[in-house]
Amino acid sequence: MSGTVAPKLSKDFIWGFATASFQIEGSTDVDGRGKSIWDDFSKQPGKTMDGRDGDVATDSYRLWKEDIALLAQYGVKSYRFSVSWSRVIPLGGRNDPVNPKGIQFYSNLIDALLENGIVPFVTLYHWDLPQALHDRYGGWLNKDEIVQDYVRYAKVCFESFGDRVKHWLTMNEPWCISILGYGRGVFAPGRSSDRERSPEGNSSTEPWIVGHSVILAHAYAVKLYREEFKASQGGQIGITLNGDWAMPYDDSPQNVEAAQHALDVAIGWFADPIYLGHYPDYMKQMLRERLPEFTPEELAVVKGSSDFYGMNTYTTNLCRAGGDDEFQGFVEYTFIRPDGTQLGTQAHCAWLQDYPQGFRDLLNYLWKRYKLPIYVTENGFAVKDENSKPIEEALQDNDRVNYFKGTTSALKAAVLEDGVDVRAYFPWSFVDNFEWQACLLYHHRIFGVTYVDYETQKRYPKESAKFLVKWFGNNIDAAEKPSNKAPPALP
Ligand code: PNW
Repeated sequence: MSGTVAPKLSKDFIWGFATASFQIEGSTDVDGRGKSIWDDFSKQPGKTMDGRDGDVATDSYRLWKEDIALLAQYGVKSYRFSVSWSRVIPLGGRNDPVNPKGIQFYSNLIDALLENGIVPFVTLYHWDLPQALHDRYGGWLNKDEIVQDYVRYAKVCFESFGDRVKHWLTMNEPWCISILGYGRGVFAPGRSSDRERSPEGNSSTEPWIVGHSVILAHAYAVKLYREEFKASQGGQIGITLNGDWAMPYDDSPQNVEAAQHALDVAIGWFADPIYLGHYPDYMKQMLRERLPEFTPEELAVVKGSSDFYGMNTYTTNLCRAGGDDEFQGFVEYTFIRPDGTQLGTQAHCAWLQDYPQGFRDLLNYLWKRYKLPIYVTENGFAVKDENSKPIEEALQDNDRVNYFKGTTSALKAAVLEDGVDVRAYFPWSFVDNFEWQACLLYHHRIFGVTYVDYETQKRYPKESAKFLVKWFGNNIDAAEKPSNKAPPALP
């Protein structure tokens, strides 16, 4: 309409695509890289369907220049990627040598991003723990050792890249690290009480120990950054948590309460100590002496240890009290409403349906509860049977386009109508990639907005990439080139 200007997101709004080292790099045995727990785990029989591993993935360790050219062609403002700990410090530990070739790879990547006007958004840990640390002392199970080793690794990254990196994420999704790796045993290192799945492990104690270690490693790395690097480097640092919206199945008080319990266990487990300074009461009741405690000194370091809220989210669950799943807080999840209808379009993964209102509700919930600007660091959709389609059809990823139509308009409404301070949005993922153990139904294409031909490694933009590029082009004010100066101040 003439005379009215459609409101837009602020010119400082950051958008781009996300990836993680193990899922895209390949080249797992070159230039001095050490093994990670995912190398070993993915090669054990039956852990990933088809026995896929990360040896080649999308070959991005070799093709990084092409990847950056494509990101530039998409016109992204930022790129979220992760550093592989075992490329930088092959044996992982605080007294182990740093690998100059590992440093050089990420340094070159960062330089090339900046030359293309793309702001690096760097995750330090996206699940690829150096195998040597797991073998040496049990990795995340050994709090005192792992915290010191992680902090030294973070220090090497701040020293090597912090002159150019102004956005740091310490950890990706501690819930997945703890529950999927040490409870259900479906992610590396695959520990569980289920003796058919794992020769060792204890699902009733280990996930909570691991989660505690992850929180402390994060917090001490942030302390180091703030004390020794922030003044001169001027960046921001925080953590990114997974968590889907929890909606009561119906209005009954027990199901309303169940939805809150689901949020307490999936999100509050990490967010409450980090932003509010204590574990959720529900988790304390549920776990009693199995939930480790912070010392007062530790708590002082943990509380307030994230400059922003890093949010990974994919779906919404309808929640009913009951069931025997402690990892979901004794809450049952369903996508089927009481009237028998489905919440949304089913993705290829059993756990994912498309429900954009839930995305908006979750943004509002996190903003009200934690009161910090939100960076959406992952959000995406796995199209049903995409992998078995011929490329021409796979490029027409309509369900993913619809998903992103829903979440982008929910994002805009949350910012412009609800007043939620959202500052970034990173769809998962830039390219099809190695999807871990994968979605309960293994699939190896699954989340990319860019199709990768795994024979030739050639990349083809899907419709969803085109949609997002256009949407952000139209919906950010004065879409000027981003600057990599210190980001706008946080409250
Ligand atoms: C995230 N779940 O993982 C990760 O950060 C990515 O590396 C991954 O590729 C992406 O989401 C898609 O799966 C999740 O079981 C893994 O609910 C599992 C779950 C959620 C997120």
